[in-house]
Amino acid sequence: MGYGEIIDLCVSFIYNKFIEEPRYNYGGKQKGEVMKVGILMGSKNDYPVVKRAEEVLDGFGVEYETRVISAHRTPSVADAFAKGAEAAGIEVFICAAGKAAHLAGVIAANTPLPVISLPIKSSTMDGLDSLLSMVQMPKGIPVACVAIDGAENAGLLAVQIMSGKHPALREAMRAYKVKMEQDIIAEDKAFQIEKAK
Ligand code: C2R
Repeated sequence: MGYGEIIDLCVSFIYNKFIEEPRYNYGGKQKGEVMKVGILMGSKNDYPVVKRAEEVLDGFGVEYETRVISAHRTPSVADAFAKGAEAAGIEVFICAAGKAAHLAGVIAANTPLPVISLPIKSSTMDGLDSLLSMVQMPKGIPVACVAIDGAENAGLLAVQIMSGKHPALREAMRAYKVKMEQDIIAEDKAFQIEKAK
């Protein structure tokens, strides 16, 4: 390893260790552009996980409206929210729920917009119950599904879906992927040095 690479590694180590960097900051929003995700969660208790999807959207300059709405407990609100989503400027839904998670399916049944489901680990079954109830949708009503508690991927997938319409968002996603690759390469270099000690 050359002198230059060692300096690079030291700089990136100091930067990552001592300078607070937002986890995501990729821009993506053009002036005056409205890009909005509807985030629904079956219970406020799901929020610690859901918040991580919000952080991703913040990093891409995407707006969101986060609501506690349940297909089980507030069925008429869920129905009205899904039906009014297009008029409210929502382009994609993220629906988070634990246990027997019907929220995403019910929202998808009531809107032509794409729905991403986010299974939450909130039961004695470790989220497997929610995962299966989201993934095993009957034909005709698809919902995309990320991993159990995979909130970051729910946010990223929402950005990717919206990037079909917003070219600036597509470029921001490209920048995100380049940065991720660079970060892992730097991590590997640091790991190799550590291991060689
Ligand atoms: P509480 O903690 O409020 O009792 O909720 C929620 O998402 C939560 O993870 C327990 C779990 O029930 C879930 N829930 C659903 C739905 N509504 C609430 N799965 C739904 O409509 O699918």
